[in-house]
Amino acid sequence: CQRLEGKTILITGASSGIGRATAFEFARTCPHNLNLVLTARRIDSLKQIASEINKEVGDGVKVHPIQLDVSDADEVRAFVGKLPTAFKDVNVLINNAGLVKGIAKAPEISEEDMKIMFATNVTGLINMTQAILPGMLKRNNGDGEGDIINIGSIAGREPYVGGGIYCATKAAVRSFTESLQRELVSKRIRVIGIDPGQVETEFSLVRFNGDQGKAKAVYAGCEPLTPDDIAETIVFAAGRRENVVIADTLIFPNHQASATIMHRKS
Ligand code: NDP
Ligand code: 8X3
Repeated sequence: CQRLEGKTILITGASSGIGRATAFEFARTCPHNLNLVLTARRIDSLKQIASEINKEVGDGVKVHPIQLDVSDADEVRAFVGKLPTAFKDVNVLINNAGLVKGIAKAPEISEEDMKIMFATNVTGLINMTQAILPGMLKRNNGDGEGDIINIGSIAGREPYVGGGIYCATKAAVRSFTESLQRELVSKRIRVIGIDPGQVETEFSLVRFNGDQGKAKAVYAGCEPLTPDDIAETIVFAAGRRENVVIADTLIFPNHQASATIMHRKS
């Protein structure tokens, strides 16, 4: 916890899945002195998570929930200026918000699905980086001021049938992450890319528009990762000493060897 003590951590997409688990993992790891800014569109869920965190670890962790749509550039620009003093110097930005819509092949992909995936996964992540990075650079005195942790996916490394847009968005995240690493190398700002494989969250439910049966079928015969598995890796990366950059990580459950190679128990 020593290296995280007193830091302000901002998590996008903190209302469920990996983002929610990451908020708890930071709070449990550093319960005495930490600030968490939790953002997503579902503010009620964020408030509930904030109160659960304080109930579990006490008030050494200060939690500030904010309703924020990362795809809305104006909203993103405006919220930074409105952060309360205690939360405004963000030390660790976790660009986690993201989604997938459908499994359509190229000719059938709807314009709306295409727009929402790019606007959230790519433009949203860039909006957040542009909002938070200038503050990190301003405070930077060469001894390591900030971490930017981008959640990509195996889908960004290996495109698959029916994932044309989602895979393209995650390939864009990977490329943007690598550009940032090169741009910021002289600043000692750590840019960390984490690419999960199969994790059971609301991800598949969102993909299939709330169809529980279709979402469950994705994990049939498999033992997917839990959001906590990814959260532990995120907190581990953020907690290394400043000279250590976990630059690029791919995390699979034991039955998975690629985006499409799964060993399923029959
Ligand atoms: P969840 O659906 O459980 O969580 C997604 C989060 O993103 C929610 O908190 C949601 O909150 C938020 N979100 C979606 N759109 C927006 C938006 N426009 N603005 C702000 N927040 C938004 O899925 P996961 O936890 O699995 O997903 C987290 C990340 O992990 C995503 O980037 C995903 O692509 C990636 N990933 C997931 C994998 C998996 O198998 N689950 C594997 C590899 C990567 P709200 O709806 O309240 O806005
Ligand atoms: C989520 C992993 O393979 O379902 O990013 O697209 S996959």
